[in-house]
Amino acid sequence: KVPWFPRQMKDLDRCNMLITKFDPDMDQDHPGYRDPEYRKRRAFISALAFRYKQGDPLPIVEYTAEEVSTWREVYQGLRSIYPSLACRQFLDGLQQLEEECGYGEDRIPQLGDVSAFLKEKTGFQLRPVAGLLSARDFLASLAFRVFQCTQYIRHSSSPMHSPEPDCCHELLGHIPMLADKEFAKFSQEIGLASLGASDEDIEKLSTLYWFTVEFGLCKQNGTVKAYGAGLLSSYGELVYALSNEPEYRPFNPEEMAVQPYQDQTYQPVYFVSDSFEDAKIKLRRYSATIKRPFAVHYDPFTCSVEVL
Ligand code: H2B
Ligand code: FE
Repeated sequence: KVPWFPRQMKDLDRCNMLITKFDPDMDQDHPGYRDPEYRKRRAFISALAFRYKQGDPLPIVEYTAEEVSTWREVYQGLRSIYPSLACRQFLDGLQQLEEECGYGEDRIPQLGDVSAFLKEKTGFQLRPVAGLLSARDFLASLAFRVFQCTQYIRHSSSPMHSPEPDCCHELLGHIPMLADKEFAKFSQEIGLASLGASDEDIEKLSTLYWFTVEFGLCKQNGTVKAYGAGLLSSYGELVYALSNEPEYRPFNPEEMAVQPYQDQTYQPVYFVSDSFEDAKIKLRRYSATIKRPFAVHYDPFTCSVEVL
């Protein structure tokens, strides 16, 4: 029996299953666990996402001086190492965001502005989400070129790393890549491959997503560069990943899909593709092997999925 999946963009209102294991109310190791002010703030920002319905204007958050100062620390640190460690597609996207979308160290970009920017570049749009989403729901939204974005920021005591996604992860790690036409197309393809897939295939797809979109490295002009959002939003892990400490393995989707991964701290292993294009081609080929008793087609005029 085929699991339920969204057919129309408004069905994404039902793709809201959160994984709470890393949130500050549940996880005793979360840097905000013992900070009631932080948890109260998180609850306020989460409520904006819970109330959100597809098509509503994106909520505006008035960030506090402390939040902006965390953003500034994250931005300054990462911005200074991007030129030597990030891949070309990322640097191009970030430059456009700085020139056209108000990215910079002085303010946290608003989701509405970023969504309007992306819509013009690649047709992607954002919707707010209260925390880490289940892989199935997260991947399903990509099928509609919708990226689910957290709006809160990490705790001020830990600007270099966050165990869960936060606005630094989404806005700095993911968004510059989603401004790239080819990457956007490829993200939607992963999303479409996930619709109605078995739990086992979702687990494999999300592990692949982990080792590529989140923690991927690729060669460019003979040098290893980062394209994964988990790296590009963590000063600590970005420097570590491109040092000679971790193990590098060649890109191989069949192996990557079943490789156990580390979601508490830095990865012991990274997979390096010969180029950014090579990663896309091989991942596409892998997605095509996922078996389903039907085919799906996305109709961009009605923003809906046709089941064939
Ligand atoms: N949820 C949120 N809010 N942001 C993400 O980047 C994210 C997610 N990534 N859920 C997903 C899981 C990814 O790690 C894969 C598909 O499991
Ligand atoms: Fe992510």
